[in-house]
Amino acid sequence: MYLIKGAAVYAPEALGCMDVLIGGGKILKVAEELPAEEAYGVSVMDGSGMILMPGLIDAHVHILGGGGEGGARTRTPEIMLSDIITGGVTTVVGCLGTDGCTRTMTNLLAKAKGLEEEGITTYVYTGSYQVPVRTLTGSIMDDIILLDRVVGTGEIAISDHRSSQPTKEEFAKIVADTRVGGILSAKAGLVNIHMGDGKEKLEFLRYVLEHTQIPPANMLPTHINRSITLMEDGIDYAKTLGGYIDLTTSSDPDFLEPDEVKASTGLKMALDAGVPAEQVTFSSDGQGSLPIFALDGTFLGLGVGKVTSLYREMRDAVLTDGVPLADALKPVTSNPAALLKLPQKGRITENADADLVLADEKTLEIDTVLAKGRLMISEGKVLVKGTFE
Ligand code: FWO
Ligand code: ZN
Repeated sequence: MYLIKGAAVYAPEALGCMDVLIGGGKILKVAEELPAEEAYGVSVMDGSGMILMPGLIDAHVHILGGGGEGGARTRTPEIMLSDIITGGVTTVVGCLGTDGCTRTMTNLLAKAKGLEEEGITTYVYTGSYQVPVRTLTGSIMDDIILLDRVVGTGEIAISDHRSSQPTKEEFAKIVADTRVGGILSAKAGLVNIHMGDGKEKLEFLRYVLEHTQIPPANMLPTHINRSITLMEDGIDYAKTLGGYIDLTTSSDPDFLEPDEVKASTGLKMALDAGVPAEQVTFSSDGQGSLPIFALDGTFLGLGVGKVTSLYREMRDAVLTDGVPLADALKPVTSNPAALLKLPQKGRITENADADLVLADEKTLEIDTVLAKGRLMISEGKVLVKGTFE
């Protein structure tokens, strides 16, 4: 049991200075004042001068590693536990990307299980870039209904030279099967959609919303900030059709591609354009490759995404772009939790999982991370490492 006293609590809404009692992996009580002496066997943490926020949710992580677009030597490294928790992330959704051949669903499920055993909460999407979707059971619906950790499908590539060039009808069927799989298993049924640099942009998603009864919450287009034109299309899609947009945080702020939009800047742009804060999410593309191709498609080189960029972009949105903390937290806490239909995640409220981050209220430097009530990082030091760390 831990009693965190006197932190400024962002649930993510600002609750003010509160005491938070956790035990058994759950948030037990949130109140103005909780006397420590009455709570048996509790460890008291001094939260004064700190901000307490929900553990971050990263809904797009290549936990196996991804890449390979420059040949086998460019297959990126598998993730380790501390790559995740040092960024205040306590829940991840694992995915496959370009390479759905040497990266498999069996491997993805095993890695997700491993990370869960090491202390965080994990889910996965079935499939990879490719269409037809390479599932475990042979069917999207069966994968979602029968495999507990499978919450949707992705990352399905469209408008990209590396996609399978699916038709909009094929795309609509993938969303339909994913939605029904989610309905029949009380799960999100979310399609994580990889947006490339193609000129079609969000055309396929508009097609689904205009020609079927499928609602926007079953589709999450990511990499929306990869170009200013796609960013603008995403803002229009969110404002006119109530769609959700996901901004990728992994990029080197010093080496942004010519028309790439930094995620923190993209959030500010969206909010200033009138997109409701609830419709924007961030994800890191951690351990995914960040390949650069010439206009003629020649591979030029690649970097590797980092889960820690998720926290960095939230922090930059506050400290650099002037976004209020509660609005900068939504894209990495309550918004992904809502889209992923994880009511026990992404909020500081009674009965929620005790996934919590304490950070310095001025610098937003992470001090403490708790995952399912377990102390993972304290005073900036990693206490719980991955098996092979
Ligand atoms: C993005 C994952 C991309 C992998 O377009 O989609 O390649 O399979 O590991 N990464 N292909 C990166 C941009 C958004 C910068 C992926 C990658
Ligand atoms: Zn992608």
